Order: sequence, then structure tokens, then C-alpha cells
Amino acid sequence: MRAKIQNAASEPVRSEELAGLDFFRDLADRYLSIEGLEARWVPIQREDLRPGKPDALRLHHLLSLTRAVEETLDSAFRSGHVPGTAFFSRGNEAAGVGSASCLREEEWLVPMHRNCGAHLAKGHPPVSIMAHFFGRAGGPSEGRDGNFHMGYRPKKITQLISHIGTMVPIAAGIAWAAKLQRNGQAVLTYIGDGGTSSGDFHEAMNFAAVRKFPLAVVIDNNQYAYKTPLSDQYACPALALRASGYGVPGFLIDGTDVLLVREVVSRALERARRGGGPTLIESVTMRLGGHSVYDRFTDYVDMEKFKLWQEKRDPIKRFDQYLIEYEVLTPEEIAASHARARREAEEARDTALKLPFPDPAKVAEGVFAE
Ligand SMILES: Cc1ncc(C[n+]2csc(CCOP(=O)(O)OP(=O)(O)O)c2C)c(N)n1
Repeated sequence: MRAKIQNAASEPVRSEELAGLDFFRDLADRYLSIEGLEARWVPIQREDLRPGKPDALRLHHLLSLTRAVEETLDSAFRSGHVPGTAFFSRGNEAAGVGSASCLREEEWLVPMHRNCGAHLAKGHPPVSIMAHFFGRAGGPSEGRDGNFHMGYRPKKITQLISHIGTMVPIAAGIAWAAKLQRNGQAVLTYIGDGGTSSGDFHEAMNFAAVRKFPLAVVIDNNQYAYKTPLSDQYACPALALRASGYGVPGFLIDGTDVLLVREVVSRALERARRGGGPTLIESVTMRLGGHSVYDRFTDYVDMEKFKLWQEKRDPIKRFDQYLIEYEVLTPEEIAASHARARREAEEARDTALKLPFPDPAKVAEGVFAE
């Protein structure tokens, strides 16, 4: 499966062509591969990415569960069960699931705030996610933090630091440790389009590239950083092109195609494990909602573009359609998978809501290493 899309060669892309890049149109059936100073288009052979049935069922379950968990949390927020605020990843489910499902059990995942799919794919149980959102005992932070500011140590998922950009140096540090220990492990992390404007992102990318740390960095480009559109965020045609400046391979892909994400990220992680150093992958999606539950995004988002992505690039609808078109699953099997995901999310919610709140007397425990 891997070699077929890897070897498709084309002429280097001219910079004029990149200047007019339209993500919706230009990534529909190809992706951009950046090696050295050259970028080339590679056509996507979707038949070659076709999963076997057990694999398709597992991936479909994770995708559907991601949406179901977040929709359940969204309605729990509206019913008053979630203190503070909540961020969701609608539109980014395939990027999270497709990438994190390439990690091995013993490898570290360093997620950001829109990576619910990555948490679930790495094995974070929905009930633990719910308990965290509801501020309950038994959640990963024991009520000390909220929404996706969480990790899950049993599955090697790091805790999230709220300050944008700071997780990339942490991922680079873990990758450095893996290199020193020669344990053959790779590390996967994420950064938003807004986050790539931070100094931390640049410092970590450069250091990881210079020292060839085993790291894959996925830029979750969902086209807005809170209210800031891409035109106010960066002046290059695509963030993936920065890979040339760091001296690492880069990819610009449609992040709503779970099979493509998985293919490209698995190649980056394999390369990292072999000692080839980091890869920068820009995964383009559309944030199919507000920045947080409080955000009136319809006031500032280009709603025509939004509706186009919602209609044609919803990662879950896309995978449903693919599986039917390529005769991997039947419509009945797909409906059963969605029903199972909804049931699991609702059961996790009901269980988490029965958990007690943490004992206030213990608030100072577990804050410092003892
Ligand atoms: C250093 C810093 N500045 C501001 C914030 C507040 N903040 C949280 S998320 C966010 C938007 C980040 O945009 P992006 O990196 O594109 O990620 P997205 O939310 O779109 O997934 C902002 C400004 C923060 N957490 N850290």
C-alpha cells in the first residue's frame, strides 16, 4: 500500500502555482510533498489506501466515537455539567484518529486542545475524558483543570499546557530522550495554524531538525485561530513549505481524509524510528464550529466556505461514503457503528456523572513531585 503513492513523481511545482493555492480545490485528489527546496504534487490513489474490513471497522468506530463523545459533552455543557468552557474538534476527527492510530502502545502522544480523536485512538477511555470535563474524582486531573487540558499517563498521553506553542518543545524533549535511550520510539505532536506563529514552535522544530529527533509534527490547520483568518496569520502559501527552512521533509495534505492522514503520518513515524529525524505535516481541515462553545463564529467566518467544507469535507461523512463506494462496509454496518459509538459515549457520560467531586482537602496533593 505504501510504495504506490510514495513513488508517484511529477515536475516540481512552480512558485506562481503555489501562490494561488486553494486548499479545497487543490488538495481534492493529491497532496504536496516537500523535499529539500522542491515541492511536488503526488496524486492520491484511493484504491491503494483501501483498508481491510476489521481495520475499517476499527477506524470507523474511532471516528464516530470522537464525534459522539464531543457531541455528548457539548450537550452536557448546555445542561450545566461542564464548568468553565469547552473546545471541540468537529472537522478534525480524521486528522486526530488517522495520525495517533499510527503510534505504538509504548510511544508518547503529545496532543493539543483539538485532538479528541488522537486521545481516543491512543486508548484514552471516554469515561475518563468525561470525568475530566465534569471535574470529577477519577478524571486525569482530579478536577484541577478542564476541557481538553488533560493527559492520560497509562496510555502515554502527555498533559496539555494551555500556552499555545509550548507542547512542541515538550514533544521534542521526549523525542530527544528516546534518541538518547536508543529505544526506537517516535513521538507525535500537533500545533494549530495560530500556534505556528509562536517562537516555541520555531525553536523546537529547528532543534529537533538539527539533532534529528524522532518526531512527527502535525499542523492542524483549521483555517482560523480563534478569530484570526489565515491571511492574517502567515504570508507563505502553505505552512508545510517551512519544512524546507528547517531542512526536514514536509507534506501538505487534506486532513479530512483519514486514510491519507494515516498513510502520511505512518511514513513520517517510520522515518523517525529509523533515525531520519522529524517531519512536518500540514493537515488542512475547517473548524466546523466556534473556537469554543461561547464563540459566535458566524459573525466572522466566511460562511460560504464553511458550508462547502461542511458539505463536502466532513471527515465522517467522507469516510462513510468511501467505505460504501469501495465496498468495504455496508450501509447497515456503518449505521450500526454510529449507533454503537453514540451508546458508548452516552454510557460514559452516565458513569462519569455518578462519580463524586474530588475531596477539597486534597487540592494541594499531587501538585509537586513528592
Ligand atoms: C500563548 C497563548 N496565547 C493565547 C492563548 C489563548 N488561545 C487559546 S487557543 C487560541 C487559538 C489558537 O489557534 P490555533 O493555534 O490555530 O489552534 P485552534 O484553536 O484553531 O485549533 C488562543 C489564542 C493561549 N492559550 N496561549
